[in-house]
Amino acid sequence: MKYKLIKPVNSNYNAITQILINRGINYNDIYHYLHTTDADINSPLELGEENLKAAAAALIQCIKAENPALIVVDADADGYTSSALLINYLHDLFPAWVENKLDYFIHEGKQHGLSDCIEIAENYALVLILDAGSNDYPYHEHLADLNIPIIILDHHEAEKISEYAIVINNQLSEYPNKDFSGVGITYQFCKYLDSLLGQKYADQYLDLVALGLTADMMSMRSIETKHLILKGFKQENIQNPFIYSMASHNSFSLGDKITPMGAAFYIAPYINSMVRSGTQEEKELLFSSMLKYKAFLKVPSTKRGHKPGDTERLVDQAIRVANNVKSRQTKTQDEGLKVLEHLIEERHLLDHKVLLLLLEPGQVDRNIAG
Ligand SMILES: [Mn+2]
Repeated sequence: MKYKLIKPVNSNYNAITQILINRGINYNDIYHYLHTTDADINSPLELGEENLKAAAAALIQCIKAENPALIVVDADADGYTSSALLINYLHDLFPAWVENKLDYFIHEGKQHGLSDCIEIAENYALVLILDAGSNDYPYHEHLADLNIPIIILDHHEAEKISEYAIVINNQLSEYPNKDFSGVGITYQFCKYLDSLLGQKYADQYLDLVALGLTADMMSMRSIETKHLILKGFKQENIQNPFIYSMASHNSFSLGDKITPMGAAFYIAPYINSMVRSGTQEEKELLFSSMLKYKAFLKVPSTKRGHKPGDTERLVDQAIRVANNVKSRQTKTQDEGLKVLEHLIEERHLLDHKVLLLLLEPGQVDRNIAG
């Protein structure tokens, strides 16, 4: 076997030190890296106090007036965890408003932001876009013309800060951690609301933070990100109904503890396959299972062999459906791969370094192509 060392082995280092140095951690930072604390979580104010204030004011005003608001749920695991975190958090504070006035929009395909829901958004007094939306400039202006404020909690790079939306974004502010995803920004926004309201609800959602950061593949070299991922996956912080049930259901693969690797292989892919291959109804079901006030509702059973009138917990149904969708996706993926392998063999393409295959529509399921 041929291999090349990233760096020469230093006999003064133990294995952990050598590995961390190879991964780009400075020797002097290793002790700190291995012993992170809550002091490594940045202050939400680093995201920009003006914008945080404006966002909190717009949100509180909407709730006080009992006006309707819309959350746009981004189409991946970071987007789902971001939106679930905010809805759960607000439900702790304002349950009646959340249950009656707060709607969420789940994209049908892989769209982001307002492109497929701008007309729906016009019916609300406030629109929140999580894990997306920073550069939807024309849509911001359109809603601003209608006097509808927009709050964006995002981590994607954008050309500029929109003049027509309240943008909270670590890439567009002085926030020191750039390896932070939508759910991290949402968590920080809730921490800020906690500080305004004298509450401590945000820290109940650390498992969602850990899952979103992991699924979005944020670098563990960031001390804040690493701290929140390890803290969020601690046994005592596994509280979200979806994550808790996934962990028990997949305990054979995950072991008795969720590790970042375990979450990346045995939890996040179930959300992503659902987003890609699930029906609209199935996606709604999965997202609902992340909401504390919906997850334990009794719903009509869809279990094989169920009798009329049988019920089950929403979260149990969601986990079963997520498993089915995942196997369905793996099957289509395998079938698609067979089609490609056949084409490659038939056309003797293996001598090329890069292969680009032009497919007829329908030759490979469109949800797995690309
Ligand atoms: Mn994201």
